[in-house]
Amino acid sequence: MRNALLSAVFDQMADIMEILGKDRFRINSYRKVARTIGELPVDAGLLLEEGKLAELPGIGKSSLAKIREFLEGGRIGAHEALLEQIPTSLLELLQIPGMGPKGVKAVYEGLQVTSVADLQEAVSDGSVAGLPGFGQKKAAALLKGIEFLQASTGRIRLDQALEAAEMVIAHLRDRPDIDRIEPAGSLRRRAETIGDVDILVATRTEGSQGSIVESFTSAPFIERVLAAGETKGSAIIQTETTPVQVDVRVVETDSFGAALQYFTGSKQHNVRLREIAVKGKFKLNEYGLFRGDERIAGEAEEEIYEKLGLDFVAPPLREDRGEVEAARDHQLPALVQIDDIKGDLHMHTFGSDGRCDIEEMAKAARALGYEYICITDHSESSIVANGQTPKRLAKQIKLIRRINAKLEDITVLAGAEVDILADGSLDFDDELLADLDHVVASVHSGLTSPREKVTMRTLKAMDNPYVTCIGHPTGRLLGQREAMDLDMETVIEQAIQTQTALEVNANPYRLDLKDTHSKMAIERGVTLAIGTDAHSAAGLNLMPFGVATAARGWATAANILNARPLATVETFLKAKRPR
Ligand code: DGT
Ligand code: CA
Ligand code: CA
Ligand code: ZN
Repeated sequence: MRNALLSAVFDQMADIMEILGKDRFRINSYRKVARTIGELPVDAGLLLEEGKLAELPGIGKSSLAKIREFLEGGRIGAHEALLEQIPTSLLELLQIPGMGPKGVKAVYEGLQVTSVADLQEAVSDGSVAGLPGFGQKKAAALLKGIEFLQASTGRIRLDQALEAAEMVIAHLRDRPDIDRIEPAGSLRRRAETIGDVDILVATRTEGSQGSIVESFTSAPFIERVLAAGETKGSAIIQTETTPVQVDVRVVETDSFGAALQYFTGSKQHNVRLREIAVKGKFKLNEYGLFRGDERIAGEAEEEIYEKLGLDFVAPPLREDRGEVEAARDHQLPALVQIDDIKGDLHMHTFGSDGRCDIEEMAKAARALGYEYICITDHSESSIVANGQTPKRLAKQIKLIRRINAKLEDITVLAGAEVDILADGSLDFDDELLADLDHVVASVHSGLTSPREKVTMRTLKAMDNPYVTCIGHPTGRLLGQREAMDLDMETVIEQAIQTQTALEVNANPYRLDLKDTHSKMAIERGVTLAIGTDAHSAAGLNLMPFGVATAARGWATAANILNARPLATVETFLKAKRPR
């Protein structure tokens, strides 16, 4: 099923001829072929063999010859000749929303624009607006389109990647010829940002690989097909929030494990594995682990590791950060899992900028099977977040105690997310903090201050005997805001000295502490608290992102405060207090 690719080639020939100002009649006939092929329910190659291709609308003698050329040799000479007549970068302009071949022709001929960067410049200096048929409004729209295109080629957040993967998997799952379907690549490793989403499909059914690729590339959510072949399809899909590139690869079930291992990466981890294979006189590739010509592992990923003499390495660890040595020495950590989590210690309600009340949060947490939660609304200085005055917090504490007495099967602790002020002091005084069970102290302003200043503020907050956790320690927002320039070594040292937990904020914009900082903290013995920072009941569902980030930092359940039962948590929370 090479229909999508073949159709794209005819469309591209039409595009180039239109840019070059060629004969309208031939342009239209190529477009027609592209549409006819694109809409075929069966493989064009099959119809060609049966001699039925020529009966289709718009397929004349010369088109038929080109189709045959493509199906037999994977290329069309006329297409390649056309490509030579324009700069390749010119075709990228067609990907800008609102830019068709006519527009490309105009900026190419009128302004010698040959790339997206050129066009951006020509819009900015006003020359595009001056072209016939353009004007201010169209130029402004083009700039927006360029920004969209650039945003769409950047890295995306984990939640966006997961949404895209789920769309594709849900679309393909019901095909009876699919044995297994799993995300691979950085998404499976739960990296903090994702370049593109890789999905691996296994089939045993002879000849169905291409048709699986085609079901993907013809799915309703596809924006644009980048490539479609016999075993791999690549396309941009539109999710709720962003376009996402998804690569779908179809392999035989016999080699699924090897392919999953290969395409999960990371590249560095795979390089290490290949070295071990070579030393042991094996050959390792995406089809399997071989000794001579014999495949000794392939269908199960676990087998690859086992036959290489390694313990199974969970995907979040596959970054070549010591996991290969640990797997060889049977020293891998038993990673924290979502089922280990017994509560959530960071969330907001109507008390500040949340969108649910305390009971709604408690009931949602109970439905997740939690033993306890802590309400941590903002403090007074966080004006935009509707932070609570001391008076409001005092009232809220009473309310929490009342609700807690009424609720069964879950304990609601009283807490606050208190601002760390510019001088490192806290937004509430100790007397009020003493009435709380748990105090998350966070920096929300002055994040761009120099290293000494932001570090000093954080260290000083930990000196307070009521501060039990530092919230989102670096303050970063992925894709939006840089992390503070914290001296992480010193912050970790202080966390141990003062028995303060550090948060792994589970919000996919934050993931803060990040994986490598979590690993540093765990190695020194810091207790981490994974908090969702939920602003609604649904926000509690972000916990798995935090768990994955902690796992990428080699966390076991023992390292995580909220993986402990309530009594043990309460002991930790009281440990700093004056007796
Ligand atoms: P991304 O997409 O930038 O977030 O990161 P990945 O890790 O998903 O990378 P991607 O999509 O380029 O490739 C998926 C996996 O395929 C990668 O993690 C390892 C494997 N892979 C791709 N290219 C190579 C290669 O040249 N050598 C090796 N050893 N593995 C590769
Ligand atoms: Ca990828
Ligand atoms: Ca990829
Ligand atoms: Zn916060």
